[in-house]
Amino acid sequence: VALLVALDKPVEPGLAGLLCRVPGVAGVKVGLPAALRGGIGWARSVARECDGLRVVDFKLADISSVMASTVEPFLGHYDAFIAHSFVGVEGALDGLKSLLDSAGAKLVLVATMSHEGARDVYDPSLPLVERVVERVDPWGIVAPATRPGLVSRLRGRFPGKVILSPGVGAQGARPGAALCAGADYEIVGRSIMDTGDPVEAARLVAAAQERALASCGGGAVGGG
Ligand code: BMP
Repeated sequence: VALLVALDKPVEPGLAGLLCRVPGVAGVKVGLPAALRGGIGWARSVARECDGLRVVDFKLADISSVMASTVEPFLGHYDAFIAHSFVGVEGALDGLKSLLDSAGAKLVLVATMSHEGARDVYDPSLPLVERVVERVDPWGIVAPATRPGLVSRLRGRFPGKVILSPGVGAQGARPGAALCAGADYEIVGRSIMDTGDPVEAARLVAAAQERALASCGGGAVGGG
């Protein structure tokens, strides 16, 4: 179970439930455009339908009180929350981490991103970002499937952290590329959701991940 389906547009909550029950699908990640259009009530219904890993991805990057009030409506409904790491610890990620810890929720920090422009600032800042990750001690980190070398680097640096990798499908990485490099989950959006049959598309991606893992000798996935 190594596939996280990215919902960046609102879908029928029932469809999210079906996707979560596809073998190989670990859960869903709800993005800002979906939550803004669908609303908090929609996001909570999605969470009720899916009994897998439920992630809110607003890529938080603010002072802690604002990040805290952003996540509050989703606490108790979602399992994990994604924030940017570049905002630093004091007055930002420290407060968010304490709030999530006290609510029994998980924090995921972006280590670097999947698009080309990540080379401008995020990649050169990776040593600084790694220090933030060390200090904040999140449950997971986001690392790009489009650049599996970075996934391997982060896997080596943070053996105990759960790695979530976007960039499979629409952004060009093949299913399994990041898993073979050490990621725990691959995040896939458009190449599943922008098809006529997302459930079947999710099955196909999960099967392709399995084949890739079998050929790279990958073991158990979906850790954490
Ligand atoms: P898609 O498979 O349609 O390219 O979507 C990728 C998903 O992963 C989107 O929800 C996006 O917000 C997220 N993502 C990304 O693409 N790159 C990153 O570096 C970090 C992300 O969270």
